[in-house]
Amino acid sequence: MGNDDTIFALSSGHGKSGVAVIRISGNDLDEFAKKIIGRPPVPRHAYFTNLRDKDGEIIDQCVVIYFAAPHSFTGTDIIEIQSHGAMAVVSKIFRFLHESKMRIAMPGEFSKRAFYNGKMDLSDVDGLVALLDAQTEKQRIAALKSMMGGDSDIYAEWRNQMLKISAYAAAMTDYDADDLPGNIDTTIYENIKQLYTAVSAALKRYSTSRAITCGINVAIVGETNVGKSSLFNRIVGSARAIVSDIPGTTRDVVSATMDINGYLVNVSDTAGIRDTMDTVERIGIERTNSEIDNADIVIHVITPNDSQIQIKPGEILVVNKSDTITNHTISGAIYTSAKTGDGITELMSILGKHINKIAGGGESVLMINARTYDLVKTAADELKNAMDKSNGDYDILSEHIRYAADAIGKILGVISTDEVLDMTFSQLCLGK
Ligand SMILES: Nc1nc2c(ncn2[C@@H]2O[C@H](COP(=O)(O)OP(=O)(O)O)[C@@H](O)[C@H]2O)c(=O)[nH]1
Ligand SMILES: [Mg+2]
Repeated sequence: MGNDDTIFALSSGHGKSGVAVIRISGNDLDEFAKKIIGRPPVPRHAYFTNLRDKDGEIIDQCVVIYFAAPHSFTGTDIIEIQSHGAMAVVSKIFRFLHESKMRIAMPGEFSKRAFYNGKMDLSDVDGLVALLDAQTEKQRIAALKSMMGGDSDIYAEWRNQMLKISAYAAAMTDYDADDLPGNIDTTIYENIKQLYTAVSAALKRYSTSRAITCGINVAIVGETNVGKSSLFNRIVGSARAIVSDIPGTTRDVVSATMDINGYLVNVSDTAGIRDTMDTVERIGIERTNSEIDNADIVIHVITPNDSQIQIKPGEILVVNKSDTITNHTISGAIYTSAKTGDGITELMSILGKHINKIAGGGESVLMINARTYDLVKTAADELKNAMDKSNGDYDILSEHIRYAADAIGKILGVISTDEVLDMTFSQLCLGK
């Protein structure tokens, strides 16, 4: 796929819409822009024009904007056509562009051009991927920060320091100690230690960044028939789970995604835990156990009749069916009635507090994703190796620091393999 090809894509969403945005990227598009606008275009000016096909027939009334390289999203020339959103209009424009020797873009190809032209680094692209996926306010804030270079700045600063240390260390081996500043060796180790602290702190907050990007997992657990499914329905606010008084009705895990305090939350109703001979139900119970392992927050439901309370630390204890009793005797528990709705507001408020605790202040955290986690971890490990394994040998120290710098370089795409690039860009949709 030639980098010099002129490519186009529908950048707005598919389906019927008021306006469709079609983007064209290529070199020397000013001639083509002039042809469709009908006069030499001033870059970044909007022109209302009758877009005509090659036979001169009007396709649609459009707004056309010409962006001259390098001042565009991709760094190439770009023409943006805003047409009416009907599929027939978009198809006709596509046919016209095809006939004008242009080809349809691959997913992520626009961003790939932006990357190759130095408009974005890979960390910015990660931010863009996350922004296009953002469903909640917190996801939007974190992704936008990352896309706008907030994370890149941190990575670039780390990498600069690593390269500086590596250069110092190389100087230690090349020059006589007498020719170097007196405290250079302590300075080197001090700097590595500070960097290691910063990198490993970011790594420790991975769970926070994961909670924002992937969502916070909440599992509703407890014995059968205590009202878990009924509570789930109350929490989710819609009848998603099967409610029945036959024990063991919920045999699989039912999940719903919600927005609580701007965070993405995955709530799961689970099969009740009890000894059972039923194979299907047993599978449900196994799934429940793995759901509990994955849960960030566990809501443990019992009823007022339960004399034995076995909850684990950190679980939210809920005594459901509060409508059947008059006294609230268990301290620290939230009394609810899925039947009357009593106590649900309190439960939601406690749940909100737990969620804030897990993901709170997460906007300021470095957004580490599956791709970057291993690389940040490698950097931290190599910094530690430099401190622990070099024993004053500056060649070895310098090598470990260089490995750390390479790992961070891969996050930014300064050092990149085709594999990394393909993985990053393929996540993007057409037109980005
Ligand atoms: N009185 C009363 N009955 C409830 C309440 N919540 C659930 N139930 C009933 O308890 C039975 C079991 O409910 P279900 O949600 O299927 O429980 P699960 O097995 O834990 O999922 C059903 O008959 C529900 O109508 C409640 O708060 N009060
Ligand atoms: Mg159930």
